[in-house]
Amino acid sequence: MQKYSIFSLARHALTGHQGWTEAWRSPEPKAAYDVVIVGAGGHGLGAAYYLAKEHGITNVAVLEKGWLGGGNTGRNTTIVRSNYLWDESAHLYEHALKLWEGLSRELNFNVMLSQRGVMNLAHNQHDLREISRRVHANRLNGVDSEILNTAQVKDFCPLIDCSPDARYPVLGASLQRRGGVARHDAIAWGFARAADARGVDIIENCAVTAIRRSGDAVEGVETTRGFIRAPKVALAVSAHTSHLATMAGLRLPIESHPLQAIVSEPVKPILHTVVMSNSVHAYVSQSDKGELVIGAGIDGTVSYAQRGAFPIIEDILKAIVHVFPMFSRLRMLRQWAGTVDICPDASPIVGLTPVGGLYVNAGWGTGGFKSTPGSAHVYAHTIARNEPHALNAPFSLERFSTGALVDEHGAAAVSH
Ligand code: FAD
Ligand code: PYC
Repeated sequence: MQKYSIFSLARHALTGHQGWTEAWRSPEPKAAYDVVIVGAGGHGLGAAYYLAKEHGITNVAVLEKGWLGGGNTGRNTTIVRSNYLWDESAHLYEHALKLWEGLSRELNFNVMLSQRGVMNLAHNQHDLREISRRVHANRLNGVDSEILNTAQVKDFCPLIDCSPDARYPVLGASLQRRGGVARHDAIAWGFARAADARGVDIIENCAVTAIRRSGDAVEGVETTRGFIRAPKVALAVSAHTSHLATMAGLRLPIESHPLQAIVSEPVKPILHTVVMSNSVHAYVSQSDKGELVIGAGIDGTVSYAQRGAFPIIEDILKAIVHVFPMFSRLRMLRQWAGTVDICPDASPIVGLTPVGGLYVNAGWGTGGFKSTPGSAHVYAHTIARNEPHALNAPFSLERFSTGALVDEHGAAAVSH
């Protein structure tokens, strides 16, 4: 793996950026692999990395219909936290957060994790009770979490309108100090480079068009670059999962919706934490470039289009100005959307399927960036051993028939 010193960076700058080595290869697909992973977002690339590193399985291809990291991994607002309500989720997201904390070193790639805190505001008695319940549940699970009163909120984030006559008065907040943001592209690039270095083939511009079955088991995938045989096919295609699963004859309880985000013109550093409000329904952080990164809930329509409706943008901006009146003077620079995959209980599905050798990792909805390393880690375990890791066992497909749902609508922070 190539390392760059300050001197080599200066040499490249002075010689017109000639001769950079590629961070990963662009191999031709082989006729067969031990494992084919569909989708080169963070979850798919991470699973390939952990398969190679922790399970010694390196004859792996990651197939991507577009470019690596061009799905939701490259479209999200980068919030990382583990303050989920139920034990099952808290354990999984905390596993992910712990991996995040060592990831730059693990991958020798700066994922720019910035643990600047994630604050969830309370605007009424119901919010306060919810926050109190969540903070105590988090602490029982060893997840750092605390309650702030109005004065402490103002102290921690002076820009918030905490006046008693505000349209949505701030009565308090929860704060997870280990939460924060990370660089979205970096996790895809870091996992890609590290997986490639261990022999994984990452094949871009290669869409899976069909999943071939022999009886109850998968045989491989038809792609735009020919048939690829594999006894194990692992889906990591976020909002396209229902579509891909249908190719194998499976119907999944997932809906795909647009989720939008907006950034403002860049300004000097003014917001050093992440602020979310479920009641007012908006969230914001400031990027390293100075832009305010703003979002809210999904568009209600089911759609694969990576764009959202204008009225939602208006709602998001109205909401954010309630909490930060001074933002009304900022111009918005751009807007975009991704398509998110939502299960009825707002929790993911990670596990085996009734089709032998077919695995699914999906349903992360509006919140799967934060889980990327944890999800990839347990998914690799599931694929390698053909059985779930203890942390993803509760997130099986069977829960929709047993009724053991993990209802995390409240923890999703942006409503579904
Ligand atoms: P993706 O990154 O979407 O990767 C899936 C890949 O599969 C894509 O590259 C796609 O091209 C590929 N693919 C699809 N079909 C095929 C096919 N037939 N053949 C081959 N390849 C295929 N989460 C958080 O935790 N915090 C946040 O702050 C946050 N904010 C968000 C804001 C927005 C606007 C959006 C849209 C999402 C947000 N999320 C957030 C959710 C998060 O982005 C996703 O849950 C996560 O990135 C999903 O990663 P992934 O690797 O599973 O999927
Ligand atoms: O899961 O924290 C989250 C989140 C924030 C914005 C979108 N998802």
